[in-house]
Amino acid sequence: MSSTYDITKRFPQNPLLSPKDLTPSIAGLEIACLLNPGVFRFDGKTWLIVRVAERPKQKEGIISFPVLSESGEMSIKEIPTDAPDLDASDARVINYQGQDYLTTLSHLRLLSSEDGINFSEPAGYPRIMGEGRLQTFGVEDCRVSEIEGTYHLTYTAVSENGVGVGMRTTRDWKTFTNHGMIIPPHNKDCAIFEEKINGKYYALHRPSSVDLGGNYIWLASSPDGLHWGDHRCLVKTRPDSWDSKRVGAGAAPIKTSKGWLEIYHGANADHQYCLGAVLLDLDDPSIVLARSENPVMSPVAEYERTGFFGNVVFTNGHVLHPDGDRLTLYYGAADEHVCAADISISEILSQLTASHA
Ligand code: MAN
Repeated sequence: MSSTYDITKRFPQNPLLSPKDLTPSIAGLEIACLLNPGVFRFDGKTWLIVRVAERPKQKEGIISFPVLSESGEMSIKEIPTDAPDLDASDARVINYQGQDYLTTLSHLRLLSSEDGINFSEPAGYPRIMGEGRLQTFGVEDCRVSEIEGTYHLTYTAVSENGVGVGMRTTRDWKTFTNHGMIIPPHNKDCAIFEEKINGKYYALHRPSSVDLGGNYIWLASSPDGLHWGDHRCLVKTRPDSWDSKRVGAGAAPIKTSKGWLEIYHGANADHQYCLGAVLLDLDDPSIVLARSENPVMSPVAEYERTGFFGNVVFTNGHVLHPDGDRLTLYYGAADEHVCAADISISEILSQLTASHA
């Protein structure tokens, strides 16, 4: 059963960015998907740190994709589509001879805009590529949290060793400190709160378990933003719901008078990805106060229903406007384009139902 619940106002300019709008990182590759941007304000502008997913132009009968070596050299892996030990039923990930590979290699790229609609790549800012043996299949879906002038980039770090959370920090977007992997596999969707609570850093994250447990949103705290502990399981999937199979945090939670408001993604068994909301206690974010019964956004527009991986809206970045109510969500549509939509914080809050947990 697919959801059509939606209280957003999509930008008429959508999609704001498509693969054709940027140039590939090297000759011989093409951009297959431009998606899931982290969002931040810097230098008076709105910035996206967008996931650029690349692969060679596909030839008949062969699946080909780039991988990095530990020292950062790229090579192309080619697998015949009729190989007996190949499972290519998912456009995003394949299994070949018992090993998982991604069909694209992602890096992160910076784009800026004066109006939040027209984005372009400014000169002089680096691209963030996978580095080292834990990022040989790339870096993805970056959240940006600004804490006391330092931007914390938390992103998915992928390699044959698994999917974990990598972090780099910067103050100027030109020089970065690489903190390596801060949460080990299998984990992704990590968003750090933008202020400390009672002297501690807090983060949402999403471990996955194949057997016991599931794809649930967890909370962790840290004395320094690097070392995470006191893990709590916070938001679970709900049977027979739009978020029955997986849930994961979006960007850093928004501080409201009612609590920390988190926009999260949920997927059902048919891989339809919608957005919902959850409200956490201001003083103790391990307390879930309320949650949306229905999605606040569903993939209903044509550019969300069809594409590289259809029926997906996925957000990991937003801008809160000065009125404190209008929130512009930047989001990946069908894993292929970057789009934007406005949503009202008070309207979201009015749709939440109190938690009985
Ligand atoms: C899932 C999807 C892909 C992503 C991999 C690794 O399969 O979200 O888009 O590349 O996980 O993170």
